[in-house]
Amino acid sequence: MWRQPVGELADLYLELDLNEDKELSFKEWTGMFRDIDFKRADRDGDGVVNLAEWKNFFQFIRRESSFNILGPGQPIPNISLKSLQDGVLVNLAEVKRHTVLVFGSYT
Ligand SMILES: [Ca+2]
Ligand SMILES: [Ca+2]
Repeated sequence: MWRQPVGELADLYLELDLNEDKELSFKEWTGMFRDIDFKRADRDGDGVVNLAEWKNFFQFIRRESSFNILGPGQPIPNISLKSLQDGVLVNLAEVKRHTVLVFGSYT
């Protein structure tokens, strides 16, 4: 039974669900996430990630991730983000100057 999801994580799920079948296929998943994580997220191995698996995956990530304990002055994880200004991919681990990251959505 599909219940109306709440929260931004659920919004992202709906955005990634391109064919709106309430499941994320491998192709939909890899539009934003790594293919190796798809296998971790697809707990029952049926080849799609449903909303329950999606939530489980992010709970797991929160528990395991070092993102939670990041604070000022600590080394940043090895991730790259695309600059909104010029589209250039910036590896955060290689940024040497003090940097403030602002997360949000835009249209
Ligand atoms: Ca889908
Ligand atoms: Ca599944």
